[in-house]
Amino acid sequence: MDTSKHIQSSFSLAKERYARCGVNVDQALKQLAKIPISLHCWQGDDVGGFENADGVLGDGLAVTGNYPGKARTPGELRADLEKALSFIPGKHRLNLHACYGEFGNRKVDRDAIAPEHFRNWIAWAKANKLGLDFNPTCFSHPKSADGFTLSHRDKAIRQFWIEHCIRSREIGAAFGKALGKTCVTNVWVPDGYKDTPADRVGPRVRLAESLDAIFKKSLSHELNLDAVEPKLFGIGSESYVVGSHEFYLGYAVSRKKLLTLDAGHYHPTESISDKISSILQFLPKILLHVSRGVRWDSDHVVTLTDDLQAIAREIVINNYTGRVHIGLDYFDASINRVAAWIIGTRNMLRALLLGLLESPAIKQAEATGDLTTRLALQEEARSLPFGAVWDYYCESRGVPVGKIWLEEIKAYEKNVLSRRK
Ligand code: RNT
Ligand code: ZN
Repeated sequence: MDTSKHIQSSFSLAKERYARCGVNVDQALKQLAKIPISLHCWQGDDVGGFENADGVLGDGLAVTGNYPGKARTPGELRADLEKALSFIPGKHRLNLHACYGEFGNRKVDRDAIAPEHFRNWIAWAKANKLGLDFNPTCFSHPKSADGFTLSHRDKAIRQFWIEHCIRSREIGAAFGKALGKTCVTNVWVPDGYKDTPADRVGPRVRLAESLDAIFKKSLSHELNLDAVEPKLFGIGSESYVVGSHEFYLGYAVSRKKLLTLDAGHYHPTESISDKISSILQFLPKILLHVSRGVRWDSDHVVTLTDDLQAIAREIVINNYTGRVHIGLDYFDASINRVAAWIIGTRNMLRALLLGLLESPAIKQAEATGDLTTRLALQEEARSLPFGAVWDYYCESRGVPVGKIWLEEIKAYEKNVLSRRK
């Protein structure tokens, strides 16, 4: 097992090696420590939430697996999150969905949610020095059962979801105020058709109108920022999604909203990494839902793929850390859910660190037209001693190095998770 001494000496050697490539490792680690990742609460209970209604997941979201131990109460979810966060170096954020409010034994419908239903979350976030982000939950509800919400042909149903989203923004602003950290509230709706629509226009006109009604009241940008999330297709909306990429790109640019780029929401060979610098020419800020699609928008746990590295690199190399809000969005119920959080978040951080450790010689080669050197250095970089730097970072932030976390999560599974029936 690695001792602290080994970690230190491997780190010093790695630091020298990177210095020879023109990289200041200490500087990179300082920058990494400033980048918050917004952990998605919904990995902990398969997007279930804590409403008393009999909501069932649907509307294009599929969580597969039945690994034991999912959080059944807000208290359990918070305990699981604390466990996960203890193995993730740095200070981060939690991304809540509206259906995770605490409503006592009363039925509080989506159009009646208020900041008071999230007071325990706020107190917990404060105690753990976390920022909070938010999402209206426009799915798993009788009024979304036919697959339409904000663009529904029935005005009363649209109005219901408009009210839900208005209240969600206010909850976001309440988070921002209570914590002194801006909340990003992201609107995603499942609206779309399984089969070929006869009218592609009507729903889009209605969606734009509903969104304008939601965003009518201006809120302080210090407290809350609004984001909108497009999608190419979903389960049950294979032929037509009202809120497509082009729809929301136009909406975000014209209404000055954040655009949310979800890594799983495009064609399988299309990466969001290339969209970041394009969109940031015209929008001040974007939100990411970092995810991993396997053949389709399958929301697998984030692994250290080339795709993830490309996303992270774009953010750090271009100094976009203040303009790109990084959130995670995946859900896997076939493995230990706490481990899923840890694996995905640590990979996001590893990818950012890899970007921060990129040799400036690569960009310089391109700037002089030497594309041979660019490719050669890009490939040489793959075998630089990155792991030693990551281990040192974990240790210096008080997080156990290597897979020690896994042993502790196995113990947590045995003593806590497996006792949840
Ligand atoms: C669905 C979107 C959305 C959800 C979460 C639960 O395709 O990606 O972001 O995953 O809101
Ligand atoms: Zn998403």
